[in-house]
Amino acid sequence: MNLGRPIGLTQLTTALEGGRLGELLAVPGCVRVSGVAWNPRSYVDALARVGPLVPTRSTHLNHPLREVFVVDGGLDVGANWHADLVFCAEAPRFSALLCEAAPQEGGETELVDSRRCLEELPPDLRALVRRVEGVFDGGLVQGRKLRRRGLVEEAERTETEAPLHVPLARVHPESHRWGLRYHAEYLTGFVGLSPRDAARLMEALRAVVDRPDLRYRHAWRPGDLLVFDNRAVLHRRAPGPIAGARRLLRVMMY
Ligand SMILES: O=C(O)CCC(=O)C(=O)O
Ligand SMILES: [Fe+2]
Repeated sequence: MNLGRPIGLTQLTTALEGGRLGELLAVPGCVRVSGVAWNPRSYVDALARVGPLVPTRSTHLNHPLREVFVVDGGLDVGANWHADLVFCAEAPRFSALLCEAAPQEGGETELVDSRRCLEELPPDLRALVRRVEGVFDGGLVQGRKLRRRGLVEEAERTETEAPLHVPLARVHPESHRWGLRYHAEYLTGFVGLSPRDAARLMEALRAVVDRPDLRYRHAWRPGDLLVFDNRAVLHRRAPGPIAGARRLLRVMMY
């Protein structure tokens, strides 16, 4: 399988410097490099050559560099299949994870190629995915979280900002294959579908992105770097217990 293809650091830096990261990732969707000796500053500087970096939001100021978000596995961040920030009008094109500390057991990162997932859907649903808009509703998701924690009675919306309506799939510019804009939590519905069609589509998407035979599972070692195209692949932290410290530095690029 191409997903998670191992490459050397020189090959990656050559692509970054030549503005060809999209080309490098067009087929595999995600590449991995091992033994990377970058410090956070050199990491950020190398990836900033691709495009503007996404600053972390005020609630997530957990690293002195604003472009770095520390992922440890203790939060519910990344526990469900998703592409990063697809509930924002402009989602990043690329994401990267650099491992500072790896657990002895568990805490792998899993990836799936959403272009492949789409090809695996039955033809009628594939056609539907290509024309329907998804509803990404951050306010509703926050409301559901408060409801689960017993803080509100109803899973009502917590924010006044309108839900985002965006095409659920689009043609990936480098590979010319359709990719999914998907987030298992934040995709809350579809524009204009009957409840029955919406439920069927939601279930089919949930099932296809979770197919074990389509995924790449990365067991971390310090110095491992994953760089992926956020428009082509989905990812999550593998479910299950984690033994030992886990520290990944995430950087995202517009
Ligand atoms: O913890 C992981 O493996 C994934 C984290 C993630 O998806 C994120 O921080 O966006
Ligand atoms: Fe993520």
